[in-house]
Amino acid sequence: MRCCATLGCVLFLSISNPALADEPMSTQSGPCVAETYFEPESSSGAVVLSGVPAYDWYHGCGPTAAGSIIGYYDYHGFDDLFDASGWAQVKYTRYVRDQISSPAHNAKYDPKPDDPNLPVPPNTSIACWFRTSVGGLDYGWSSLTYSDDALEGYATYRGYECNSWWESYSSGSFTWNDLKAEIAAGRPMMFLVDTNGDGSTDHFVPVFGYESRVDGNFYACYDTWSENESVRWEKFQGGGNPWGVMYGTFFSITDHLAPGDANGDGHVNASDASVLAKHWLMTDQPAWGNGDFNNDGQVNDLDASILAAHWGTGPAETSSPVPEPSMGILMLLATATLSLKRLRKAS
Ligand SMILES: [Ca+2]
Ligand SMILES: [Ca+2]
Ligand SMILES: [Ca+2]
Ligand SMILES: [Ca+2]
Repeated sequence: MRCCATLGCVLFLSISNPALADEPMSTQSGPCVAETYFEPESSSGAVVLSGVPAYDWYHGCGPTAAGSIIGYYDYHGFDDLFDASGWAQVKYTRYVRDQISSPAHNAKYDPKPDDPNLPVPPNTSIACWFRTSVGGLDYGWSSLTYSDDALEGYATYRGYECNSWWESYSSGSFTWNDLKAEIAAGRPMMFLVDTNGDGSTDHFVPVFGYESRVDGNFYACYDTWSENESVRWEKFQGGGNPWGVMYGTFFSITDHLAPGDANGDGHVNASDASVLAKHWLMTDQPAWGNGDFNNDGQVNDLDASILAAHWGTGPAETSSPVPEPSMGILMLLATATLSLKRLRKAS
């Protein structure tokens, strides 16, 4: 891939003090670029999606920007994405921040180097799939390589069928017409931009509107620094310009996954049963991807029965032999029932 050097982050490289993690405003130095803000309603030509939450920068611009997109979908009918529900919650960073970047991810990866004494945390938040601050990356940095994985991995984990990919502006594959089509279809995007205009990427932002003006084409975004809902308008032009567009990440959610499809591969089979078995009786905030299909915060016999009821769902599997469904599921259910009995006896 061509993205080892394409990173987004706070615009400040020397952030190394984890104590500052919750005070992003004091650790970033945004560019002093002339800004134009206006109320979208007052413009006749602007097309702006409503219900996109702006979040306070939280452990990285990548997960924060992706969080705004996930929040938009949560508020627009895909309510299982964030635990927060409805605009009154979704609009506030504090209700969604653990799903933007989990406490375990922060504890392990905020320090530089990564804390070797802590285990690799399970993937539960956007930052986990984004691999924000992981390995050789400074605190808060994310790579374009994982921008699509971040959105797709997280949304799948929360139970949704989705699709994501990125395209570059300079290659000509990502265009103004692409942005217009996405916004017209009600799909916000994530841009990786060159805020200081030096030709290198440095910042991820959620993008949710466009307007053609006499002086050029403009995109609407949040800058990820604060959760006030001010729309920021920047010119749609390439890197080497202030807030120049370098990459666009597309994202769409089509539907809820089939009940029981824990790993989101379109089939309900032994792979999902093994996911369920692995997280059996997990109570530490499990999600769909752990087998909590009824979203009640537990992985138990109720979820096993959902899986059993939908066993075999999905297109015919021709490339690999289908495991004997009755065997796999019966073993799982037997284990499930046994564990449940033991648990009830013990309590
Ligand atoms: Ca929700
Ligand atoms: Ca730059
Ligand atoms: Ca599956
Ligand atoms: Ca459950």
